Amino acid sequence: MLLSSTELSEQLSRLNGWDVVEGELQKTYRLETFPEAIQFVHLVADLAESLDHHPNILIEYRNVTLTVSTHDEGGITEKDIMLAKGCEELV
Ligand code: HBI
Repeated sequence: MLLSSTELSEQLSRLNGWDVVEGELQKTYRLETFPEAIQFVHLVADLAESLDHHPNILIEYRNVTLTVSTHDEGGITEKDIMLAKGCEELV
């Protein structure tokens, strides 16, 4: 079920650096090196598989941008928040 704008604002306030971009949750992580960026992407991939919830991943040298929404619902749900919170624990 889609989060209401109030719920979304509340959840965003508990996350660090995540924004809503064109209706999707997005954050760019700036890692120290390219290998570290790839290592981080591997961890995100494992987390996504464990949640069966997958972000779009853009790798630009040492910057990794994650963009996620719940395709099945056409917007942002608790599943997206869960993934974002999990990603926060990876760095
Ligand atoms: N990942 N971001 C995202 N959104 C979805 O709706 C989604 C997914 N990964 C798998 C998936 N849906 C479905 O195939 C399973 O939930 C059944």
